[in-house]
Amino acid sequence: MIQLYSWPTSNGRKIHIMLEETGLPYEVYPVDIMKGEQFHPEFLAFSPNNKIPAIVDSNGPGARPISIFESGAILIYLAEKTGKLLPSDPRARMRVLQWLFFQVAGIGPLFGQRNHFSRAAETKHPYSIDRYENESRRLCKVVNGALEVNEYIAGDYCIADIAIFTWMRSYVDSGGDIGEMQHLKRWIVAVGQRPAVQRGLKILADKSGTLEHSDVVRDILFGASQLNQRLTSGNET
Ligand SMILES: N[C@@H](CCC(=O)N[C@@H](CS)C(=O)NCC(=O)O)C(=O)O
Repeated sequence: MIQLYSWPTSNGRKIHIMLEETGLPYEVYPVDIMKGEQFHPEFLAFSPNNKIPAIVDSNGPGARPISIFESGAILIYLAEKTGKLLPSDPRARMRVLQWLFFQVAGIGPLFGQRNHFSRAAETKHPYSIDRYENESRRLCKVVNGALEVNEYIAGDYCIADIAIFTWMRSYVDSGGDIGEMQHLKRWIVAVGQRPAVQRGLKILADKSGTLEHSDVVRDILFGASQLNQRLTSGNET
């Protein structure tokens, strides 16, 4: 059984969708990051960066439990465990992994800063807003270009499509303009129509929040709470 520790954000939803795509049995443990539950010592023990998503698989390698944090690592783990959505052929595998890394190192942090400066930040700083709006738009164009060549981001539908999809969906929902990006628009519809994606998006959906935060939530997500947490030595894999 897999224990899923998550919250309905773009990073959390990647794993919600992947668990549905694989058909693995799992239990959901909500971690309310607006209330600071990501700082609980029991959670930090296996997610030392105080972020969702994380999983604990009671039946990991060697039939022993394993805990994993970082959504990209979790996607790879679940794909390898089930033989789904990550090809074993070395070239095809690298095509998927390069787009997965592009998401976790590029789209995630840059779109995240866009959300922060355009929506969450109390004071609006025009340079920062422009910087991350422009960079997010540039990344959308990169994805649109790849989807002009391939039906899915790396050829066949794969874990990189899942990783990019949840962020593109929230980009559009938060007013991001992909008007002339026909290939990206076509792909968002195609991925969004998959039954497993639709089931995954329902997980914890009743807990979805807003990016316009109260002072208390701002302090938890961006303020002193982030620095005063009890640091642990990392998870035991
Ligand atoms: N690189 C991480 C990012 C995870 C992340 O940013 N999670 C956010 C929600 S989307 C979180 O848990 N934030 C709580 C906090 O920073 O205290 C991943 O891909 O898993």
